[in-house]
Amino acid sequence: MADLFDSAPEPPRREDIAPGAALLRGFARGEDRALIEAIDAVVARAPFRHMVTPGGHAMSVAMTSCGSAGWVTDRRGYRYASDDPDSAQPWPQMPPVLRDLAQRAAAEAGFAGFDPDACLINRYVPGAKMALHQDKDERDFSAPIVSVSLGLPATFQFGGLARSDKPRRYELRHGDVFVWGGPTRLVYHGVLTLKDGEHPLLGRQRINLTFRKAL
Ligand code: MD6
Ligand code: FE
Repeated sequence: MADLFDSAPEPPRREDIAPGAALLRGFARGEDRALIEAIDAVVARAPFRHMVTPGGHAMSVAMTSCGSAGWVTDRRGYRYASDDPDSAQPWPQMPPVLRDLAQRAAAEAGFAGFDPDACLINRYVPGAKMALHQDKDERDFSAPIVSVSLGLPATFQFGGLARSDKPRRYELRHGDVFVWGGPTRLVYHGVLTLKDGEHPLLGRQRINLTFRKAL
């Protein structure tokens, strides 16, 4: 039996963040090894790379994608593309274990019937960060975004519909799933500089999956 001082993780539970936004603590923890195996299979065919923003800066976060569309950025801008620009081949298919998790998490947050066609995979090493931004390259804003965090914890900023709205901060840990849509679909959000650490399964990195309906 757990006592007050052990570090056993808390059971999964839902925190309602705002209308349309929910943080599902620990939702993916029980399937972490299967998720990592599926991610490794995607990365073997579509390796992580540091894409360049339209402004000409290499991103500190390394990215890849799976699904019928992948998110890309280069000097021409941000967009979804059906082919991986590095290989000129279609992105790897979305592994069923990933799609299934995203659909269950969306339903738990009130978005039954979510049918993602894109999964962006982000890799953060200590020092990497993501500036405040909106996810607005998708065609269908009626679908939510499902965000899965694995590995090292990160501080997530969740703001408002204007860049100047002061963001609230949430620590996202291994297995947490953040779902947002509806009135919060276009909020500004970002990730603060990742702190160093060592995760038992993933070592010195954080992996984030974001599932979207892009096309
Ligand atoms: C991250 N996530 O958590 C970066 N976007 O590593 C995102 O930019 C993001 O987590 C839209 C919805 C959920 C997200
Ligand atoms: Fe985003």
